[in-house]
Amino acid sequence: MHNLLNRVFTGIRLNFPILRYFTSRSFLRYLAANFILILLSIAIAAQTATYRAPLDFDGDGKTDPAVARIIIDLHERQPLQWWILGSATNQTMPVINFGAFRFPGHIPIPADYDGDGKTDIAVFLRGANGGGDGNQAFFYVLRSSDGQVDYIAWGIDSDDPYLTQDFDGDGKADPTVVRCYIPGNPIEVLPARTWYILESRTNYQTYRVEEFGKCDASRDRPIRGDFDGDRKADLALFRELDVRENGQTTPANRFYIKLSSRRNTVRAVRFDYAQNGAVIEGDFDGDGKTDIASARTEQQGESGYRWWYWIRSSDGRFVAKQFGLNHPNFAQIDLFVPGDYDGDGITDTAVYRTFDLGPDRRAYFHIDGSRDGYRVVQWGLELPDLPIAQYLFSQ
Ligand SMILES: [Ca+2]
Ligand SMILES: [Ca+2]
Ligand SMILES: [Ca+2]
Ligand SMILES: [Ca+2]
Repeated sequence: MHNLLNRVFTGIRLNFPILRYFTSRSFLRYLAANFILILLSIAIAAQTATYRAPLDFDGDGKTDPAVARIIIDLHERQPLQWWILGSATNQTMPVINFGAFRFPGHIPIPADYDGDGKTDIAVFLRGANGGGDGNQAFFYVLRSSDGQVDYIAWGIDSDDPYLTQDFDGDGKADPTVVRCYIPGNPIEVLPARTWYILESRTNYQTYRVEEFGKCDASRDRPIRGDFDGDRKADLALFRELDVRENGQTTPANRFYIKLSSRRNTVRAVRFDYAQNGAVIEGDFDGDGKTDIASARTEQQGESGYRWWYWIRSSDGRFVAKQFGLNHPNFAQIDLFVPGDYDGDGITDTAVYRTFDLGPDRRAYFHIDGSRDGYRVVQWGLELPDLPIAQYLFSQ
């Protein structure tokens, strides 16, 4: 809950200027409550394995600009609308209501669960039994292959569902939760982060349990990716503080990756650039292996710029790139929405701009395609839309 609250409060601070557009106190309170859920959605798990474009709803091999729109309605379920710009036709795909933002709400966890090459719209449902930690949670998946909905009971309300990826390598996402709280006791943290992976290769008849990472204030941030390129997701985290354990200290500012191709090997890679930043999932050199990567704001005089950093897995080269801005008065920032928008197998730097939008409040994807170059795509509205491609860790 500690990290969760951090996320929530970070997001409230970042988004607070938006609230100026509304005047009623009750509406502010209402909106603030919803921002908790909005921030949960920042942690949207956007993708399965990195060898395919994430958020590819139409299956053409390119990431599609996509936003989730909250239908503000004080008395109804506040449905979550999925607005997707299909890259294959450059047309709006059918707008689908799937999930709801009403507390405790649904968290978007899109991935390719049925393995047909198209990302499936999906949510993680907390509070099915009226809320409260310790309750059974569910993955609801709208299968792209046949339009049917799967209801998969997995995890509990206080679990973190964002690590859902294809761990067993069958091409289908495996519902995954990472647990730090004892069921029914949302105060006391477990000593280790415990990963519960429900395996699709056995049609969800088997699961894998692994302890990896700490739950306390070590600032271990679990991350997604296939770092060894064997098409199976690896257990991975970024550690921001030193951790003393079993008489040994594991130092901070390192990625720790348990490589699936070498089951007992944990690789540690120092990377200071993820400190106070977002950990980014991407394959920036296109070799099929996730690269160590992060992004954050750097001050340059009066201005703030969004910078991206990564280590190319192919040759170990370090790359730093400026792409994205802060609002001049720091009220808002570009959100990181990396993906493979041009479909060349190389992650493109991209941001979702939520400021200086003009009177119609339309939002824009700014994409620097590794093949197609820079382009701007209008998609979404400033509020209450959120880009689906936002990544797990604090932006
Ligand atoms: Ca699918
Ligand atoms: Ca799988
Ligand atoms: Ca790579
Ligand atoms: Ca690309």
